[in-house]
Amino acid sequence: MAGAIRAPGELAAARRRITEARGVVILTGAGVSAESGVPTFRDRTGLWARFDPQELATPEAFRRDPEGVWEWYHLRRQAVLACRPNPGHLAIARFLLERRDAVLVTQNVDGLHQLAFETLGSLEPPPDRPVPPAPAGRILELHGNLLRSRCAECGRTEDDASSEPRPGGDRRERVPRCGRCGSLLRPDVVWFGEMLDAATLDEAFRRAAEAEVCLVAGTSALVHPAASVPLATLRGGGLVIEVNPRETPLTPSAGFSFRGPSGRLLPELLRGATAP
Ligand code: BV8
Ligand code: ZN
Repeated sequence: MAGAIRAPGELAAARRRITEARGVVILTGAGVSAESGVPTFRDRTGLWARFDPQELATPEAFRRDPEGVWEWYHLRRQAVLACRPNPGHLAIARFLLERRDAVLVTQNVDGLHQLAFETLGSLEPPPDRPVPPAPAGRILELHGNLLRSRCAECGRTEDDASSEPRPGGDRRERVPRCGRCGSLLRPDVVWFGEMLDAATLDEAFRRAAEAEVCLVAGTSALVHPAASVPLATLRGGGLVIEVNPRETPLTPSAGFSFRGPSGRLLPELLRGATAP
């Protein structure tokens, strides 16, 4: 099978390619947060195995039932707030701090990549976990952030995970409202059928086209346009390295495809892969 580990030396060879590369893009998906206890989407026990994305992760669903959508996102927020970065998140954060020519493009909305920078600096991240500022321009969130809310009308965002449904009142009363115009707030994530932020997406593709290596970890590579980011590196003559316990549609195009958990493989791949 193209790309799978052929010999134990493959990890060292892949690490060397990362070390020597001019420009590295890391693309992550929900699998990178799996070892932190955040459910993935399409695994057997994933979110879409238990919930219908058309009922909860589309603008139509929010128009139809804002209370129901908020109840689901509030549950996910509470679950994510109890999670901590795992060794895979920390390895990526260290790598980004050491390699100014590297950027992280994530599909994840759980804020654990940002929190990993906080954790690197201290044993425990702050208890009241607002969305910590990511190092400017180093983390591109393609699908938004679960811990941020956005006004459905005026677009104002609130980096406040506690903008939860107000207690009491009838269900409609419990939907958080914008502090500026009073319209409904929505989770600041990209739903199916919604355009991604154009500037963020353009930057992701620009950096991928320039990169000599695109390291892809923890994604089923099924959701577009995110899944097309590594193809920009390939079109530019670069190398794709994949980390995933299972094959994906990207595996045949990967120069290396390591079968295993990102919490174990990312520290091995990125350790010491600082600039040559
Ligand atoms: C758009 C909301 C323009 C946030 C999500 C037909 C063909 C192709 C595309 C389309 C199509 N029809 C429609 C489309 C476009 C659609 C799309 O791609 N659909 C797919 C599903 C067919 N895309 C869109 O709608 C996007 N917008 O294109 O706008 C447009 C406009 C109108 C009409 C058409 C186009 C918007 C996409 C964003 C959707 N938002 N969620 C939220 O609530 O969270 S989707 C969801 O999927 C998340 O955002 C997630 O980030 C994303 C990708 O999932 P993954 O992260 O890869 O997670 P998954 O569970 O799938 O896989 C986990 C992987 O980890 C697995 O491979 C597993 O093996 C691995 N793993 C497990 N454990 C570990 C591990 N790996 C490493 N270590 C471990 N320990
Ligand atoms: Zn507003």
